[in-house]
Formats: sequence, C-alpha cells, structure tokens
Amino acid sequence: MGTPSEDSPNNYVHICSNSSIVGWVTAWLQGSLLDGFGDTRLDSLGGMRRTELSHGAWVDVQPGWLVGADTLFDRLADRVPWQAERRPMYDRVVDVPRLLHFYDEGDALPEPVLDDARDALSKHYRNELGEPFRTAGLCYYRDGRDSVAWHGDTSGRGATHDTMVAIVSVGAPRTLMLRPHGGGESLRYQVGHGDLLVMGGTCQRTWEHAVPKTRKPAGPRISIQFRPRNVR
Ligand SMILES: O=C(O)CCC(=O)C(=O)O
Repeated sequence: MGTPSEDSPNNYVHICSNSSIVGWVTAWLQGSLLDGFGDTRLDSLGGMRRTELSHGAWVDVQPGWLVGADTLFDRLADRVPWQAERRPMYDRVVDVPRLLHFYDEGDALPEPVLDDARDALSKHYRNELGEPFRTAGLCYYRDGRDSVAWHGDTSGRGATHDTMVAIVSVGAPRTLMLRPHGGGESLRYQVGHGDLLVMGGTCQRTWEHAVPKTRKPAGPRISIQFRPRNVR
C-alpha cells in the first residue's frame, strides 16, 4: 500500500483513540479495499493457464477471477437454502460432509455475478465446448472436516463424452486434488478467494478429483460448479 494521503482511509482510522477500534477498522478497511468495497465482479479470462493431463484431460486455472469473493462468500452463506444431506453408503446411511444446493437449468441463481460468471464461461469456451454451461451446484465446506471424496462427475454424459466442469471458489482456500482414474501421481490446487479452475476434455472419466479433509486450520469455502446439461 502507498503513502497515506490526507483523505486516505489510513489517516481516518488514526483519529480514533481506542487501539482495538483502530485495529478493527484498519483490518476492515484493508479487507474492503482488497475486496473492492463489497463490489463483486469478474476479471477478464485472459490470464487462464492450461495444464494438459494424460488421456486427453486438461485443467485451466485463473487465480482471483472473481473480484469481491469474500463479499460473495458472505452473501451465499446467508442466502442459499443450504441442505444437509444423508446418503446410503454400503449398509449404512451417512451424513454428506458438506452443505449443498443445486440450481438446475432455468433456476434463478442467488447472485447476479453468478449469472455473469456462467455466461462469461459459456462465451469463452463456446467453440471448444459447443454448448453453454447451464447448471450450478454449490457446496459449502464449513471447516476442514468437510470434504468430497475421490470421484469423477460421471452421472450423465461425463461418463461417455468429453465435457467441462468449471469451479469458482469463494472463501478460504482448500486443496482440490486430481489424480488419474485408478491411481497415480496426484496434482494439488489451492482454490479459494475467487479462483477459477476448469476441468475439461476427458477429465471426468479418465481422472478423479477430491477435496480431502484436513486437520490444519481451514476456514469456510463455498464452491460453485458450472456444468453443461446432463453432466452431474
Ligand atoms: O468443491 C469443489 O470444488 C469440488 C466439488 C465437487 O467435486 C463436486 O461437487 O462434485
């Protein structure tokens, strides 16, 4: 940050006498400055970097694509009708270790910037994907105990066709891992604070992805996954 000018927020906070108030206001201002004072918007997709994986799979990454991600995190945490689900696993029914909400094709998304994100991704990948992104699956990882196990998105066309799944992450970073289906060396991506990660090509059927549990302190993260029709 540069030298504070007369009307800068830094000078403003120094007029407060109580040091804890000064600390709190300074932290709030710094967070707000970084976060665009509550504005949420998309950067350009010009910084996207592709990594080719094996078997025709690839991953595109653009750090910090969604500006104001902390504000969006707060809004989604408050406004999305999160569901705690239970699923059968072998001979038991277990809690799904994350909160979920699925916005199907045609459902109104909870924040306009998510419509913008879906449309920008559809435009960017129009030639390669040949169809728009249509659904948005949201996952809320409350802390390091929440997770998603190794899987590919293969309920639907992802089992047989090349496709794309675009993930925008807001809130604290978590590790998203990728490994070839059936095992092999894994890749690790730290995703949070507006990062974009897109899995494409054969990725859903030849690779698996996971967000593992962690014992390290982990703040909450929300993942927004955009998918084309009939990919889940
Ligand atoms: O949290 C993520 O980014 C991954 C979510 C995911 O893999 C899924 O819901 O299928």
